[in-house]
Amino acid sequence: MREIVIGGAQMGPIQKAEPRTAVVERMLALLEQAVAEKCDLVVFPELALTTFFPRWWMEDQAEIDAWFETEMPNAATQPLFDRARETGTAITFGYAEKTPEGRHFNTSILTDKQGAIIGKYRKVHLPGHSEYDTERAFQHLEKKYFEPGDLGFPVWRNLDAWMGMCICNDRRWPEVYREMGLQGVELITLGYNTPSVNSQLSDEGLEKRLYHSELSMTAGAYQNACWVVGVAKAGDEDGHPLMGGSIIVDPDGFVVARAQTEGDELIVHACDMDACNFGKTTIFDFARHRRIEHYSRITSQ
Ligand code: CDT
Repeated sequence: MREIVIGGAQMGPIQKAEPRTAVVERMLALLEQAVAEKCDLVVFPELALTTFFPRWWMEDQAEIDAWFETEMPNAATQPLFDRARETGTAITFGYAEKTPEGRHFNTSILTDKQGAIIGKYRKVHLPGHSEYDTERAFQHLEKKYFEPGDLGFPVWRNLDAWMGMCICNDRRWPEVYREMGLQGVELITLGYNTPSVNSQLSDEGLEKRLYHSELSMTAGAYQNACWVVGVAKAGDEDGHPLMGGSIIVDPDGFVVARAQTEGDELIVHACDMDACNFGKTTIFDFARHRRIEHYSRITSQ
């Protein structure tokens, strides 16, 4: 048995005016809770350090860049890395990354139990639009503020398991799970900021949006015989509601832990990585059963 106790650290809303230092205090409180519950790994959401700023139209590059981190760890996040190292807890969280070359990505990092960053992922599927859209109830400008990730979908050996990451909208694409599944992934972690309402379909209810989120993650887990941990930033950010629905999904596709609120809330499950073995060696033994001669359209169009 290769057990990893995983904490899904859902975060409640972060207002536009809330400084990173205050957000990191909240993350530290969730980390302490996770340590008390003997977690080995704590998963925080996408863009965990700030409000979901892509909802705001900005033209001034300095104003845009203020939402981005130029190094990680940095002064604001160092206390989180320090406490994670002291407690021997691996962490993963998302942030807006500006590289030394001035490139902008929606990024997640993964640490080992010593607090060293051992993995970085840059979001590939950027939803929304790049121009101001007068038809929408609110903006979703990820295509304006970020470029698509350039690192693919790597997996890393951590805590004696194969781990991979994706971010928010990525969770809706089967290719994402399969790319990592083909590398033997046993645990996929992801964070999300998903508006509670559809900006282009006013009558789409929260129930349907939660269902589609869960459907994507449970299917990805089952079809690749891996654990999936999806963690929301939720609640009302300056009048803009984000949905909760953070879950831990086992390799059979069953939800084994689920957040009840739209606030800061830790969900915990002891995840046995060996539970992936059965699916990976039977129905989803890719080497034996896939028929790639029929899949060429997937990468050619
Ligand atoms: N952050 C993120 O990727 N959110 C999207 C919303 C899509 S609506 C433009 C999601 O798929 O949850």
